[in-house]
Amino acid sequence: ITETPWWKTAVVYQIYPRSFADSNGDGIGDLPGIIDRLDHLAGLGVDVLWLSPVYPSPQDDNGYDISDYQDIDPVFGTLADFDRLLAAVHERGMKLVMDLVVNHTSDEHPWFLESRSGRDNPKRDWYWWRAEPNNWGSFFSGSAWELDQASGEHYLHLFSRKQPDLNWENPEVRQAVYAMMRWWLDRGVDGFRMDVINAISKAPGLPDGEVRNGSRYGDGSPHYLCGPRIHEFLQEMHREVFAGRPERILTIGEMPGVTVDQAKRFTDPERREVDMVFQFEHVGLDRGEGRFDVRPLQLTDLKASLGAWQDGLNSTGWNSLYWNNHDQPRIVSRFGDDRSEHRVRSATMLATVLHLHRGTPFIYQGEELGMTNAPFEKLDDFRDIESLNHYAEAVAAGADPEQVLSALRVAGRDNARTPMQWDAGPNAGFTNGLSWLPVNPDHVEINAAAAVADPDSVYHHYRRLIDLRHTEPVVAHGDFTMLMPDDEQVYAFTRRYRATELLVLGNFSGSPASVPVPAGWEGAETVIANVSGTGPLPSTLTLAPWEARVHRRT
Ligand code: ISL
Ligand code: CA
Repeated sequence: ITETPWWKTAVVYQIYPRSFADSNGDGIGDLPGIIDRLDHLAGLGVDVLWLSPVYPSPQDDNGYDISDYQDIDPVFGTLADFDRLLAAVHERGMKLVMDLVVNHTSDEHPWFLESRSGRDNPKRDWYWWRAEPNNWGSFFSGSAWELDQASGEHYLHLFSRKQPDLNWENPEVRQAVYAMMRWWLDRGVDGFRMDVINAISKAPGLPDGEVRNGSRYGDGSPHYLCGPRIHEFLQEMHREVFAGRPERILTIGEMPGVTVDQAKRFTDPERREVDMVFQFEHVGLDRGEGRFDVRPLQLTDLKASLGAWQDGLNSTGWNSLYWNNHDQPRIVSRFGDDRSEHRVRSATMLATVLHLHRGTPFIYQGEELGMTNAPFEKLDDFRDIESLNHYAEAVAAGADPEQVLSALRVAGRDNARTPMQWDAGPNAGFTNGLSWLPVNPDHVEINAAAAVADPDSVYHHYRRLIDLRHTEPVVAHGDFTMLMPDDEQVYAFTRRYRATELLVLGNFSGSPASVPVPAGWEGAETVIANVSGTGPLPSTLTLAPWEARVHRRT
């Protein structure tokens, strides 16, 4: 087990710029707003900032539909603002990673405007055009193909019709993407989070997908996720973009559907593909067919899944660790209990269990405050294209509108996109204008100002967890052994590195939970806990609701 590279002891913080801090009163977060708030992040102790897209975009999918890869959308600021942000981040000893969205562009990108202008246009083959579509459905409902009237052909879009898929079979496309990536690295950025990057290699012939339970469309994902040339493309990207660059450069692949075995190949350093991947197994355990089919979580399923990823990547490859991002509802409302008597305790338990796993933890903006899902009432409270399209399609297919709305409230991505809650004042200090998406009313209690002032807050618990990762080698480099795999209340595991061992215990329930204290652990000191005054490990232990504690022995 090697102690390098640096990102094994790093913590990444994801900023969703649109909802982070608005400096000019237009109700939309921007780059100057981020600069004004960097001390909050430096105070937390995070090492890397990952910025969701700030490039020019029609904002059909909130910036994941890019119309110019080498500029900044005026709503977020200018390239000069970006350079100021980058310098300010580096001054604080932090790194900045951009969001690379190259499975698709916006339909307003000049490349696509040329491609759609005629069948014989030199860029026609930069996208996927077919006379007849296959049966694939889009992630955002409906067909994955859109008819272009002018040319009479259909183009592929796995996401919205304003997000046409680039054709990575075309070497011109690949070289254009690599040149753009080098341009950003030459500007000084410290790497990329690569959006749905395992979709760039499609199966030859684009075969139909299986049609399931009455859907109008087939599931094409076996034919476009981790397709036949995916490793070839990522190794070519590494040669063309990252080889010879300083080792400070970080690459993270977002890979829906990726398995442990595939992730071992993607993150094996010898293969020179990516440093780590975002996988989706654990955030699918409380879902049936798709994001809005909400089921209860079984803790034993969660332990089996995360445990398998710990075992699979223990000696080769590396895990990223997350509960939250801009596509997931808030974890304290999902796997915890966001009612006021349990919110802080369950949020800090979830943080402790995740951050003590082997891998690089990612914190999504507001997670460090224990921010919760927001109270969406009616359909037009929602903004997210995925939610709005799903509602329209489900109701048109006969679903009960109230049932669909309740699924949007629980599972919709807008839950993660309500503005960052800075203080108890108007609009939580996010904007002095009209916010693009209403601030969660609970900002009066849940906000950064209150959290920083309260030593027992979620914020300070995250700060202590990050500090522990920076100072205690076993957290980053220790192996992982799951305990009590069949227990439906308690998440328990050990980490061991050289002479140091940690015992991590988390009560994933609102009821007390008895824990058999493993032999030889009695009296072990407490390293971190979410119940103040937690002492050495007693010989018999009952965890309070949502209690977490980490003990150490050497
Ligand atoms: O939200 C999902 C579908 O229900 C996720 O599967 C998500 O769409 C998928 O992981 C890819 O996400 C990324 O690409 C999308 C964008 O909408 C997401 O915000 C981004 O994280 C298209 O660019
Ligand atoms: Ca603004």
